[in-house]
Amino acid sequence: MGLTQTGSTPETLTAFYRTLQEHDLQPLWPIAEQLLTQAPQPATKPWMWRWTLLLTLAERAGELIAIHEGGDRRVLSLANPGLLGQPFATSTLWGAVQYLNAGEHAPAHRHTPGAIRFMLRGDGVYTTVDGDRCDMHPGDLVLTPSWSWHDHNSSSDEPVVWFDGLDIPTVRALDAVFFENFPDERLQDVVQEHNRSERLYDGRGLLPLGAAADADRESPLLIFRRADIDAALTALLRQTGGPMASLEFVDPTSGRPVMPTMGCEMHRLVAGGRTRPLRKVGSSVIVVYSGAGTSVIDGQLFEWHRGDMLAIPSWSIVEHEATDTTDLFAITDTPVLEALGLYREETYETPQPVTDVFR
Ligand code: GTQ
Ligand code: FE2
Repeated sequence: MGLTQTGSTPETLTAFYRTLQEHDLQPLWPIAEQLLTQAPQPATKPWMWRWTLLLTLAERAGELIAIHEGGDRRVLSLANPGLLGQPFATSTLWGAVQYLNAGEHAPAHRHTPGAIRFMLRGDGVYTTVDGDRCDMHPGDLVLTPSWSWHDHNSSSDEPVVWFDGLDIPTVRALDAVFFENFPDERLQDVVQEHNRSERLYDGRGLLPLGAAADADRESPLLIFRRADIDAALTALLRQTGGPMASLEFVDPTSGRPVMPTMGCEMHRLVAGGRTRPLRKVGSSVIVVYSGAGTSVIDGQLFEWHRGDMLAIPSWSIVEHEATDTTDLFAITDTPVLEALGLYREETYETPQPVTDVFR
C-alpha cells in the first residue's frame, strides 16, 4: 500500500478508488505484491492421473461415444484441479488420452496448436500428417505440427490408446487459435508409401542437400521410433554412468526442439536411482512409459506405475526415484521460455522433506 499524502482523508480516498473503478482503472499499489511475485505462483497443482483409471474410462468412452456424433476425437483431457475447471493439464499444456476402437477413423482437420502423439497401447494405427501416413507403435512419438492436416486411422482388430500433448493453453493465451475441418472428404490424399518423413530425414546426420539450409520452425521428421529412443538412452546411460539419462527430441535439420511451443523429452532412471531436486521455470506433463517409482513434488509424494501421468507446475521442486528401471516421457513448454529469455533452473544437493502423500 502506498503512503497517503497529507490532506487526504479516508473519505477522499474511498471516493477516489470508486472513481478509478468507474473509469476502468486500477491502482498498482494495492496489488503490486500479488502481481510481481518474488517467484512464480502457479495455479497448476502437482497432480497425477492413474493409468488403470484412464484406461477404464477411455474404454467406457469407446462404448458410449461414436466418433461421428460430436466425438470427432475421442479424447479425455487431463484437467488440473488448480485450473478452475479448464481442460488443461498445466497452465500451458494440454495432455490427454485418445482412444480408437478397432477399424475407426478420426476425420482430418488442422489447427494452429501443435500436437504430439505418444503411442501407448495397441498397434495397426497411423496418423496421416499432410498426406504422410505415420505408423504408430507403442513407444513411438509422432508429431502433428501447427496447421498440419491430420487424421487418425486404425486398421487394428483391437482398441488403441495414445497420449496427446498439445500447446492449446499457450496458443489460446496468445489468442492465436485457428481451426479448420478438411474440405469434403473425411480423409486426405496420401503419398503411397507410409512414413515418408522417416525415409527422408532419419539419416543419422545425413540429410537431403539443402534441408538444413531450409530448416523450418517445426521438425520435418515426424516420427521417432521406440527402438531408436531405447538405443539412444542405453548409449547415453553407458557414457554418463547414470543414474539418469535424459534425451530431447529435436528437429534433425536444425537441432532445435521439435516444435517452437513444446519440447519433448525422454528420461531413463535406473532401478534404485534417484535424481537431485530440480526446479525450473515452465510446466510439464510426464507419462510413465515403463517402470515404477516415486516423485516428490513440492514436498508431496507421488507413487507411480506404468502409464500414470503427472502434471508438474512451474518452479516446483521435483525429484524422482525409480524402484524399477523407468522411462519417463515428458512434454514441456521450455522452448517458449527459452525463446523469450525467461528460462531458469536451480538444483539442490539435499532431498526435500516429504510432508504429504498424493491421495
Ligand atoms: O487428435 O487431432 O487431444 O485436435 C486435442 C485436439 C487431439 C487430435 C487432442 C485434437 C486432437
Ligand atoms: Fe487435431
